[in-house]
Amino acid sequence: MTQIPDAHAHSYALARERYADIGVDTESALATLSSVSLSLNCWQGDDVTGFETIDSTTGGGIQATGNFPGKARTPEELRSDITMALSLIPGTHRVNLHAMYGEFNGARVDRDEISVDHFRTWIQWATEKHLYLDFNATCFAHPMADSGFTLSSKDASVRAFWIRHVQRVREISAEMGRQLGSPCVHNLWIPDGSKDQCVDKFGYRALLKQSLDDIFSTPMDRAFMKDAVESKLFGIGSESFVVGSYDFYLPYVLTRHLMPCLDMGHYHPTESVADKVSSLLHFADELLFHVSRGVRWDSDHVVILNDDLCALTDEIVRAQALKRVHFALDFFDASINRIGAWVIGTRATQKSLLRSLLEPRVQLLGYEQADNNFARLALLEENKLLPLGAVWDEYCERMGVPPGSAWIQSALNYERTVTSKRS
Ligand code: RNT
Ligand code: ZN
Repeated sequence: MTQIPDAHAHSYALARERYADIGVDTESALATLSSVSLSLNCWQGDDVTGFETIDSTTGGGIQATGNFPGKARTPEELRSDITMALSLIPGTHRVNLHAMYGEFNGARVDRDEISVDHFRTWIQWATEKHLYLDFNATCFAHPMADSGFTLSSKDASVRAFWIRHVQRVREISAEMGRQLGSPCVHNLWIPDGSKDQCVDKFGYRALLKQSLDDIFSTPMDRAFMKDAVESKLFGIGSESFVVGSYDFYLPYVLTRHLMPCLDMGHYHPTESVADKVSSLLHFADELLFHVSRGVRWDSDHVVILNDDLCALTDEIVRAQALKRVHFALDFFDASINRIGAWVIGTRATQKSLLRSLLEPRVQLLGYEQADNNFARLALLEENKLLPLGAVWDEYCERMGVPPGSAWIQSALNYERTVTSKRS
């Protein structure tokens, strides 16, 4: 049943009172939520394909599964799909591009030759839509990555090629940030590793360290771009050894003043990314999160409002660190409506943030201070059933996007009239 606007307003008024009773101001939570921009991963729209004309035998362990019809085949289609998704997501956001999404007009431009010219249309589009851009080096799905090693390759010419690529990408990032007026977050993830036991882990890591030092020795203006590096535990084809592990990158970023990128799918299944927040924040200025959902492995399922996500946003909000973190979505599901996938994952992340912002922090801290652990646990439990949905709907209404499930039909209409028509 569609709720009439009056009913929404009434539900929100009641919810506001319920939260006020436990010392929570819903208005201030909504104001804070509207200041948080999420970086929408362009690669959900085309199953991480990109627009290059480069043949490669491996995808670097990145595997989108499914063959739902209608994926974006051109930059224009991808941009209109992202625009559609954003029309169903409240707030002002960013779009996260990969180097493989440049526009080359059929020309073969290799990764070490790309320049800001190939991203001019993206920048123009972002300017028109009042969006900001983030960027990623693409060190996979390329013949020079087929050996399974890039920046840590034992072949000096392979390393040099990828160093040139990342340098180009950093320059493009800075230009994006300069033109759009918001620092572009550049994230570097490499697939390097081996399927079976590796005997020279030390040597590969020495090479990676040297390559990274070569790259980051060129200082960039942090007003225009910020560098992050993303660690990983294992991948398809790199089950036994990943060169850029968490233990490798954490000391690296702390000694070089870079940002660590923590992908929620890149740890042991029982290891909590949320639990790292309150430690890392004491040593790193800013953190980048890849908001993802692993099902049994690093499967990059569409993000949903689950315990892992709630714990992550709780820890960030409790540490009052929203201004020091960046949220980039990182999932790709090719088996369902791709616009729907974007909207589900992005709205889930926002709902989780709202839920954390509505936590009765003062009261909980009071109980904790008084060693009243029973009352702390009880309030955390009761908090779970407070009328979060009414506050969320109010947020959507104010931001001019469909509240509740009303957006599902819009996504289906777009599928019927646009994406299902693509061959
Ligand atoms: C791969 C990393 C990486 C990619 C994107 C496409 O395991 O998570 O972030 O998903 O760069
Ligand atoms: Zn990631």
